[in-house]
Amino acid sequence: MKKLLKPKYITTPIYYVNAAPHLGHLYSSVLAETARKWYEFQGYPTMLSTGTDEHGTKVAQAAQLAKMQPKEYCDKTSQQFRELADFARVKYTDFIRTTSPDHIQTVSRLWQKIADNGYIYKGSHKGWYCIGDEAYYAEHEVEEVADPKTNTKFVQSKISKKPVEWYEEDNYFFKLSAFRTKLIDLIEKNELKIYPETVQQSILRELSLGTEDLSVSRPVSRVDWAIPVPNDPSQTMYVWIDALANYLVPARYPWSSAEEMTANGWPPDMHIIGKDIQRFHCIYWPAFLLAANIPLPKSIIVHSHWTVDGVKMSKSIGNVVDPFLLIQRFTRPPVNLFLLGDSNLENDGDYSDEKLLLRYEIQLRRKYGNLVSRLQSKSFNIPNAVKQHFSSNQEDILLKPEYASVFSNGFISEIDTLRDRVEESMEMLNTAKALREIWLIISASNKYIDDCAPWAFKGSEESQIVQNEIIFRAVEAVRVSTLLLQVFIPEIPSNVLDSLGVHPDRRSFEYAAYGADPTYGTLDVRKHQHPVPRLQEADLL
Ligand code: ME8
Repeated sequence: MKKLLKPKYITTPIYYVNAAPHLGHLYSSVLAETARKWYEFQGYPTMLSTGTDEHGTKVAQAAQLAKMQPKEYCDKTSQQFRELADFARVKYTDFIRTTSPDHIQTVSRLWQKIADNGYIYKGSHKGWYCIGDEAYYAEHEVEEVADPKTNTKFVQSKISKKPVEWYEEDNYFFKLSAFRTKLIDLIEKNELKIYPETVQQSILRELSLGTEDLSVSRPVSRVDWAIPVPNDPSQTMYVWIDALANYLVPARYPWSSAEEMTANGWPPDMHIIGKDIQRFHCIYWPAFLLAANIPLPKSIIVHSHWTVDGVKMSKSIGNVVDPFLLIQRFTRPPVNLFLLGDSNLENDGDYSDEKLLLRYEIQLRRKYGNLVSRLQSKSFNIPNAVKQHFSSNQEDILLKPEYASVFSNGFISEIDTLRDRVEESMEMLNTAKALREIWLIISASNKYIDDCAPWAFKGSEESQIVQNEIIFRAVEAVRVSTLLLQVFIPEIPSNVLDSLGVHPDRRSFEYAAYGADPTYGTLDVRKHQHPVPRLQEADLL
């Protein structure tokens, strides 16, 4: 379709290995896979990177607690994240581990380039540091509180509520302040796109307040589970410069030419991240890249978090949703449908078993599934309807004034423009809106059948022609929406497309328009099976 395309490059965050995967990790990864599938559907080659973030005090402490060497501990937990990606069918092309030699070499090169360009200097640093967040906080971002059990006072981050400690030490600094106005300019001009707009605005606000230079190293005496600073064994790199540089690894940085860079996928088309790490991705990361003369990512998609039955997920409450058990219990399609349909980037989504089941039962099984079975019922003949439509010798019958309401063009144009509406939503990875557009066509198709009552056209040859054309239009709504649904829940649409006889080469974006594929239509042997399997768990409803 297109020649020598730059692969579309999508990334998930790399996950900390200090705890097992949870629902939030699954969500970031499912969003990324959905973005990847969308680009693939549009005919692009794709790259998807994910992986694990393995350095820093937090991980070293977790290893100590587990009575393991840090590397041994990381090997074990990293594997769980890889298994989750495989289990959730996230088709990553690269799984980056920050302890791998490739990654370490890339980070060191990035550091060296930034230093060579004059943006790293040595200084002394005082401030509040939070190990839990691996972040420094300014005085106005911390507060003194008392532990309710022991009544001892301590200082915590106002944002994450995790304890902070006071440090005074020699560090290397990154001249973040040199990039403040440039960043504001790039974000305002939408050259660096940040979605949703609320996050873009909050980043602009943060930048307008000013930026202090960033401490990017630690004394090795304090943090030794980290990558050494090039040419200075007394310091190790701050975990965030280490972590962010992972995105360069799949693209094989450094490059000897712009062509080589593009062929390897750089710059990323979408970084997908959660709201708690927006500062690192929307401010620090683009500044590091600018300092190293590396083109910026095209867009950063920031998602909100999941609560569970209205409560924040936390180990101490014991309400952390295990993504493996979730998929085992409900299977992939209901889980994906729920995560992609019940979330919105701006506000936290709320998980509950009941909501997940209802989404699947009502939207997919009842509305979509029933429409498909209805059309495949014995009384309608899809192959004939398709054949007749493309033979186009019934025009004068279909144009008769008495059929004007049945064959008005409104429904056709709704089907025809569906992919454009979905595309618009997918530009910002608003999957819930994209899915809502699809459900609207499904409802419109159900209504079209109810209104036109094709079963009433029987007997004469003319009636049969009219019935066939009604069926064709309703089936086109199903074909087009099913093509698009593949991006969100691959398995069920693929079965429906098989049952409609849609050729495997004709399941992409270019065919997702009204009348774009004259070759489908089969007599399906499974036509009396419901296309959307019932979940045993639905008994709980
Ligand atoms: O932050 N709902 O790793 P991480 C949705 N290593 N998403 C959630 C969530 C929730 N309840 N809780 C967390 C890190 N997340 C760094 C990233 S990238 C260069 C380095 C999301 O394992 C969170 O917002 O703590 C983040 O995007 C992701 O899970 C990984 O979190």
